[in-house]
Amino acid sequence: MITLTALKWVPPFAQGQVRDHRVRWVLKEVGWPYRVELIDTVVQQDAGYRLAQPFGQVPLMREDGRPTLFETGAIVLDVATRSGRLLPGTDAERAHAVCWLFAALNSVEPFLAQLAEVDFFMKDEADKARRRPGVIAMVDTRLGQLDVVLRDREYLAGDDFTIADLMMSSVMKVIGHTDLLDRHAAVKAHRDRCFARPAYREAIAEQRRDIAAHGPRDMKYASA
Ligand SMILES: N[C@@H](CCC(=O)N[C@@H](CS)C(=O)NCC(=O)O)C(=O)O
Repeated sequence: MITLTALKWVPPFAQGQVRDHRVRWVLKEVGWPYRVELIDTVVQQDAGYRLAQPFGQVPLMREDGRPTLFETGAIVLDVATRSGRLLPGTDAERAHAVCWLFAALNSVEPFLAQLAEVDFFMKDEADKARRRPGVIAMVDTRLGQLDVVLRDREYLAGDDFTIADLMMSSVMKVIGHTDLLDRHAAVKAHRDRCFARPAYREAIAEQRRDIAAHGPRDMKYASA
């Protein structure tokens, strides 16, 4: 049986965002059963957990007889490859889908994450006001470049939904608190097309249920 880790509780702005939704989503897409182990920061900092996930993050995916995997990109690629689903049929198309999987994580997510950092974690309002316009401009440029690609196709690689689409649409959640996608209709339509999938909706509902069953008091914090 596959086990993935997720956080017991996160503040409202992060609910429905925590990256374990990507693993729940891909597993639901391929129809593989799994269980979820909900953890707190004490577990995140535990030496045993760090052996499997050196950064103490979620999610990781454990499975009997297989190496424990971390990094959502690696996990969705592993599930797609082994299941023979969510990747195009030819080698060339598969390589293209993997390109876009990496692009979502390396060339898009870091830009969007900077905005989340400014909006949710910068405390000093003056610093925030100085930094935000530049970050918005960078995000807008990236989204504009992606919009050009998506104007004449429904999915990033081939004719069907692949893990590249799963990851790119998931990455868009990072700026879900803004209206920036309103300026990039093709990216927004692509995201909405992916989010209309039953597996996505079930994955998010499941994550929200797990979090709603807990509260800040369940999220024990290690002292270190
Ligand atoms: N690149 C990693 C990022 C994982 C990540 O950032 N996880 C966050 C939750 S979305 C986390 O565990 N944060 C808690 C922490 O870093 O202590 C992946 O895609 O798996």
